[in-house]
Formats: sequence, structure tokens, C-alpha cells
Amino acid sequence: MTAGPRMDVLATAGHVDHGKSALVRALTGMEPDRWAEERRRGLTIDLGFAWTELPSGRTVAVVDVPGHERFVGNMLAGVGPVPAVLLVVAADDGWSAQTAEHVAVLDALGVRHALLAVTKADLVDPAPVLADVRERLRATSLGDVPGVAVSAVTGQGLPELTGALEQLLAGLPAPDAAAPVRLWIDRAFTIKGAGTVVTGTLAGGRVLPGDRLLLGGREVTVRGVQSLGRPVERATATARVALNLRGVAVDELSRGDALLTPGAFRATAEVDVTLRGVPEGRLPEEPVVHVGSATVGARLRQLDGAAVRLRLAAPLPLRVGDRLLLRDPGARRVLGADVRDVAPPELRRRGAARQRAAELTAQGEGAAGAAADLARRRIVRAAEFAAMGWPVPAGAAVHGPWLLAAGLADELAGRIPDVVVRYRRLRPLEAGPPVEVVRRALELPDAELVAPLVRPPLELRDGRVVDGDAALPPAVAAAVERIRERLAADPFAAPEAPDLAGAGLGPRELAAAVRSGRLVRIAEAVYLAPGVEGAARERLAALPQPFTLSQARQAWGTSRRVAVPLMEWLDARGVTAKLPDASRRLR
Ligand SMILES: Nc1nc2c(ncn2[C@@H]2O[C@H](COP(=O)(O)OP(=O)(O)OP(=O)(O)O)[C@@H](O)[C@H]2O)c(=O)[nH]1
Ligand SMILES: [Mg+2]
Repeated sequence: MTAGPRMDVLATAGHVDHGKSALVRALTGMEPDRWAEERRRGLTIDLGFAWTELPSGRTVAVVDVPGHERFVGNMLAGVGPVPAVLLVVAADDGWSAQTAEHVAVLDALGVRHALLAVTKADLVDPAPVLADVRERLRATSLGDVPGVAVSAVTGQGLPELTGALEQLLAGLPAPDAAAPVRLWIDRAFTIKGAGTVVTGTLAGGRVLPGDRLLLGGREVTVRGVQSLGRPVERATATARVALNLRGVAVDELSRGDALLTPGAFRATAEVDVTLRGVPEGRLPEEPVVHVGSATVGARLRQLDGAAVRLRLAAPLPLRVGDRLLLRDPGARRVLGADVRDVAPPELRRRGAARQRAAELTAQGEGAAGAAADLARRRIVRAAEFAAMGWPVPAGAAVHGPWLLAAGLADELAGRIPDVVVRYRRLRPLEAGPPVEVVRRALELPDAELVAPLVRPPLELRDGRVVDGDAALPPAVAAAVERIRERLAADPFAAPEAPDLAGAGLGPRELAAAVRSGRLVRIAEAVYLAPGVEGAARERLAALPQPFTLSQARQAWGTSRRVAVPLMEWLDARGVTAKLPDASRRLR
């Protein structure tokens, strides 16, 4: 098996009977009309596929589309995922109804790479049609299109067409082989022994046998990959591919479904778009939306000017930057639309639609658009933001799985001290608000976001946000401080219960002192300073190992009241190990 040839893909376009399929046949030696009915009627109905190697060694695959107006849906599925077009016009017929319709489609899709073939040059002088069509194309996205006169019957002009094709393909932008896969399916069928097979034009990324891809909500596995009729180790964009799938039956698939890299796309039924130019007359209320090989009904709401909200009859894996084609079935009119937001906000207030339109028009593309969109969302999962089609904008902060708009982390961090002060005013004996209270106060989606926003002198301690300097009421802090001074001189001289009570330290005050990190509770009414573990270990290390409780008590210079629970506390913390005869040794 090989890695498969480097390949470009182009689609045909043009009026019925103008010679698209005949030209593909002459170029590739392959028959693009796959159906018996098509060959009997001499009419292309569905998409056809053919390929050839050009003299330069470049391989070109051609998606041959039908020209008949009844099959324009098939034509759209063919050109949707393909970046370049071979426009075919018959010399004896010239610019015709579906020439115009197809060119309008290409223009709306923003196709910029095209070649014009004026066919049937054996019948009449092709020059006038060549000049006329090139002139008409100039005002479209296709621009200044190279044109060649050919005959599929005599072969005249074919070498020139091949040369022009080579030039066109050489000028195509390089596909992004590292992009996630979104393969719009154009055919699904079964092969005896292999099972379900789908085909499509891979516009970005690559597919290998064993890949897991998402289809709707489910995962399917790529069992095998073929390209141009041969099994390959991998297929890399741009390529025509046929994938043998495990985990899905053929009747669960249809044209317009997409196979997706898991996590890289999100299905959406509501998108905000901007139209490429606001057309004269009313906008269609229920346009048909085409993207890739998919076709789905929609309801259109004009926000303002060229900004429009679409509600799709079925969700699609759309990204910001996708170009949609909106077709008005009644008026035979097509519009191009750029996806600007795949998770748009609800519009409730008066004037919200107009404001939204202004945002969409102003937001820009790429990093600038991403920054504007993130500023509105404030906080979003980074993976979700990427799946919308946005890059990470400059200045955004990343915290774990979250992306924070530029400047937002500072703003939120600046609000926490006030949350702490207000909380402690109500509950002075608690060290500070639990993280969850802060999360709610700042309306954060995840408690994990609190920690990175806590800045000195605030700190996180035992699940609370505390002010390290002022966590206790002054009287309590002073009493605790006196005890800590005594413990600094003698770390094992835990104050007696009456001493604590006399200093005004009841259970609640002591618990607060523990939460603030000033004291540790060894047992009921036995409190020592946090450094006691190290001090205790140091003295035990000087003893012969193992040692008895009595030896430990003497080493610490304290009473049994303190020594017994302290020994157990050290056992529990794994500082000491208790032996079967109840003696201890350091671990
Ligand atoms: N004389 C002459 N006839 C041609 C040429 N190319 C195509 N034809 C004839 O024109 C007719 C239509 O050709 P097709 O290739 O089927 O046209 P098409 O554009 O594929 O048509 P649809 O797929 O139905 O839109 C056929 O009878 C062809 O033999 C040519 O260069 N010269
Ligand atoms: Mg045809």
C-alpha cells in the first residue's frame, strides 16, 4: 500500500448538454456517468468521478456535475467541498440559463480558482463565446478566468486545456493537512464483504485506517481507506476518498452527513451570518441552506442590513468562517453567507437585533474576530472555542480547560477581596468564603477557576479564600498570638482547657484559629502550633529506635495529656510507626 498520490480535486460546472461529461471523458479516459440511465439518456443526473495523471505528474480528480436545472441540488453537493472549477460552455450555444445559475452559485460560494473550456469548437468558431463568457465572469469571484477552446470529438485544444489545468492547479492554495477532518459524504453504498463505504472530497486533514470519527452523535471506525480506486495507508487533503466504515449501516447514512474529527466541531442549528451584499428585494424567509454536500431548510431572520440569523431545520457541524449558500427556491436566486457565530446569544431586549448586527459586521475575522467574540463570551472552554472555528486571540488567559477574555482575569481577581470582606462581616469566625461562594459571586462556570484568580494577600486555605493577614477578629487573633508565643518557646506545652477558656477561646474561636492556619488541633482541647510535626520528629530522631511512649514524652518534655494524642497524631500522619509491642519508630 502507498500513501496515495498528491492530488487536486476540481468540479465541473455548466449548462446541460454543453459537453462536461464528454470533456471529462476525453481528459481522463474514464466514464463519469456511472448510471445506465445516464448513459442511455446522455444526461448526467448524479455526481460522477474520474481522475487522471497530468504530464507534470500531478494527479487531478474531477467531480462531474449535472447541468440540468432539475439536478441543481446534486450540482451543489459536488461543488460545495471543492476549491476549483472547470466551467464548460458549448461554442454553439454560448452563455445559457444554467451557465448563469452555476456561475451565480460559484460566485456566492466565493470560488476563486477556475478554468473556462469552450467546447464543441469543431462545430463553430469558439472565439466569440470565449470572449463573451470571459467578460461576464470578470465581475464574479472567479475574476479573470483563463479560457481554452476544445473539442471532445476531435481532441483539438486538449493539450492546451491540460496545460491550463496544470497552471490552475499549481496556483491553488495548499490545503491544511493538520486541520481536523470534516468529510462531507457524497455517496454511501455497501461492498460485498467490506460493508459500508462512503465517499467524499477531503478538503483538510488526513484519514488513516483505524481512525475514529464522529457521525452525528456516534463514533465510527475507519476500517480501510481508498483513494482513486486503490487502498492507501492514509489519505491527505486535498483528496477524493472512499472510507470503509465499521459501526454504521448504509441506510443510516446519506449525502450531506459529515464525518468529523471528535471534539473538533460542534453541531449547531442556529447561526448568525453576514450576507455577501444585501440583495435587492425581500430576503427569502425560508431559504435552503447548502454547505459541503449538505442541504437543509432554514428560517431566516434579518437582524439588520447584511446580518442575518438562520435557524436550521437540522443541526450542521458549522464553524465560523464557513461560507454557506442560501437558495431561494421560489425566486431561483442564490446568496453567499459567511458564518460569523455558531453559538449566538438570545435576542430579548428591544434593539438587540440591531446591536447584534452591528457587532457581527464590526467583529472582523481571524484573531480580531476571535478577540471580539471572546470578549462577549468572557469565559468559554478552550476546546469549545476552537470547535467554533476561532483561533486563541492574543491576550486571552488560559486556565486549565478555560479561556478567559483579555483583561477579564484581572477584573475578576480585583473583585474577590470585596467578596471576602462581605462574607467575613457576616461570619467573622470563619476564615473566609468557601471557594464555591466565590465562584457564585463571580458567576464563574467552574470552581477550578477561583484558585488562579486568588492573589496575595488573599490565599486559598482548606477550600476557602482567606486573607492571610486578617483572618481572625482582632481579640481572637491576639489571644491566639499569645498562645503561639508560648508554643514558640516550648512547642509541646499545649495550654490547658481552663487557660483556653480564660483567654476567650471557645470551640468556635479555636476552630477559626485552626482554619486560619495558626493552630493545629491534635485532640479535643489539645492545640499546638503548625510546626509541631517537625519539632516532634527532631526530638524523636535523637532517641534509640524503637522507643517507648514514655521515652517520647520525656524527649518532648510534656505531660501524658499531650504526649498520648500527639503520638497517635504522628502515627496517623505516617511520621511514626507503631510496633506490635506498642513501641514506635520513625518511618
Ligand atoms: N461535436 C461535438 N459534440 C460534443 C462535444 N462535446 C460533447 N458533445 C456532445 O454533446 C452532447 C452532450 O454532451 P455531455 O458531455 O453529455 O454534456 P454534459 O454537459 O455532460 O450534459 P449534462 O451532464 O447532462 O449537463 C453529447 O451528445 C456529446 O456527444 C464536442 O466537443 N463536439
Ligand atoms: Mg454530463
